[in-house]
Amino acid sequence: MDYTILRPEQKGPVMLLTISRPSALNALNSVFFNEMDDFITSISGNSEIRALIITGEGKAFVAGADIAEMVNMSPDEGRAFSARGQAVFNRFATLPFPVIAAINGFALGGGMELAMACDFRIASATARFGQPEVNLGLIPGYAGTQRLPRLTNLADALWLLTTAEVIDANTALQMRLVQKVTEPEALIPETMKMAENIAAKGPMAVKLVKEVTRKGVEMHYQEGELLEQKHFGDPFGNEGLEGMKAFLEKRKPNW
Ligand code: CO8
Repeated sequence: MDYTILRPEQKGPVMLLTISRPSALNALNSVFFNEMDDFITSISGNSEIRALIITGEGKAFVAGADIAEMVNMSPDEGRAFSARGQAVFNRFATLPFPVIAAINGFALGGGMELAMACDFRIASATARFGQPEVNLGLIPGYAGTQRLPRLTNLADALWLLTTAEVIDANTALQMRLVQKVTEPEALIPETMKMAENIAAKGPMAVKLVKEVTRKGVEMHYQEGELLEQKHFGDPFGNEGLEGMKAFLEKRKPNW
C-alpha cells in the first residue's frame, strides 16, 4: 500500500499519535495494524517518551474495523484478523508509560476496542461509543467482549453488545468507560496537560504502577499483593531515593 495512516508527533516527553484515514472514518485495516505494530516497536525502547496519546483525525476516532476489507473473509481469515488485532492492541499494556485514548468522535466497534485497550480514556463531548457488530451479523474481535465487562460491568456490557446502542460521552462517563469529558476544542490540550503531568513523575514508578496494576487485576488478590511487594522495593536506592530526598530537601526531583 502506498499510503500511511499513523501520524506521530513527539511533543517533548509526550508522543501524540493521530490515526489519519478520514475518507473511511479511520477504519482499521491491515495497513493500520502493520503501522501500529512497527510504531510500538519503535517507541518501546525510547526512554525519552513518558506518555502516548492516541487520537483520530476528522469526525471519527475510529469507526470500526474496515468492513470493506473483512466482507469476503473466510472464517479462518476472520480468526486471523482478530488474532492480529488482539496481539497488536495487547502491546499497549507492555509499554512502560500510559497510553491515553483522546476520543474525538465516533469510537465504534474496533474503534471502541482500541480505546478500551488503552490505559484510560478522555472523550470530547461530541464522542459517540458503541459496539455495532451485531448489526453486521458479527461479534467484536479485538477483545471487546472481554474488556467491556471488565471496564464496566456484565449487564452494561451485554446491553451495549446485544443492542448495538450508540451512547454519548456523558453516558460513557457515567459507566466509567471514560474517565473525563472535555469540550471538543479542549480535548487535545487537556489530554496533553494530563500526559505532561504524568511525564513529570518518576518514570520508573509510573512504569511499575502500570505493570503491577494491570497484571494484578488478572490475578488472585494475594498474588497481586505479592507482586506489589516485590516491585515496591525496586525504586529504593534509585529513583525513589531521589524522590524522597527531593521531598525532604524541599526541591523538585531530578529523575
Ligand atoms: N469500515 C469501512 N469503511 C467505513 C467504516 C468501516 N467501519 N465506517 C465508515 N466507513 C466509510 C463509509 O463507507 C464511507 O465511505 P464512502 O464515502 O466511500 O461511502 C465513509 O467512511 C464515511 O462514512 P459515512 O458516509 O457512513 O458517514 P456518516 O457520517 O453518514 O456515518 C457512521 C458515520 C455512523 C460512523 C457510519 O459510517 C457507520 O455506521 N459506520 C460503520 C460503523 C460500524 O459498524 N463499525 C463496526 C465495524 S465492525 C468492527 O469494528 C468489528 C471489530 C472486530 C473485528 C475483528 C476482526 C475480525
